[in-house]
Amino acid sequence: MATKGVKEQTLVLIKPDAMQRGLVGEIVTRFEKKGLKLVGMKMMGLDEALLREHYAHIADKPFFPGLAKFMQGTPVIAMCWEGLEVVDAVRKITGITKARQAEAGSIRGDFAMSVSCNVVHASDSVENAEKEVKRFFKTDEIHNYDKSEYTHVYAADELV
Ligand code: 3AN
Repeated sequence: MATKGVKEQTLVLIKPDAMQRGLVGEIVTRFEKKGLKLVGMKMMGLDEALLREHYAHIADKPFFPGLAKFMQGTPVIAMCWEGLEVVDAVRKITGITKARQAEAGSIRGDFAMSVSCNVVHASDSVENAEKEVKRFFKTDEIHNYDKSEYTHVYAADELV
């Protein structure tokens, strides 16, 4: 899977609190308006095994069982977004983990107050993004198409 230049990819999950609060459209719109390209999207339930793998870095924390229960409260929406340095751009749009301190203008800054109910997940590095996209999407669920607005989103020398 190509992950360089404008083909860099990242994983975003719309979490159960956002599903319950009717924030799906708002969240998708923010990434669309930024000029990012949506190349994968599906609704799915998260089983224990997937959650343990996805949250391996915090699986031994005391809050993990509560987090797992929360993440299984509704199906989530998994999205793969593509663009130049998209992992970094999406983390900035997402805001920091502790949502009540997240910068105004970010998704967490504008829509959340909690550490665990923080509306979205976004990959935190290019290396993790590559693993996470593969974890949540089969190869044929990631789509390749031309986005006509790219000639207005990027300068010619960035479109490589
Ligand atoms: P991020 O999602 O911002 O990358 P991580 O990877 O440190 O943050 O944590 C993964 C998820 O675990 C967070 N999004 C949040 O839902 C939950 N989490 C992290 N720290 C805590 C905590 N201290 N208490 C409760 N939940 C937490």
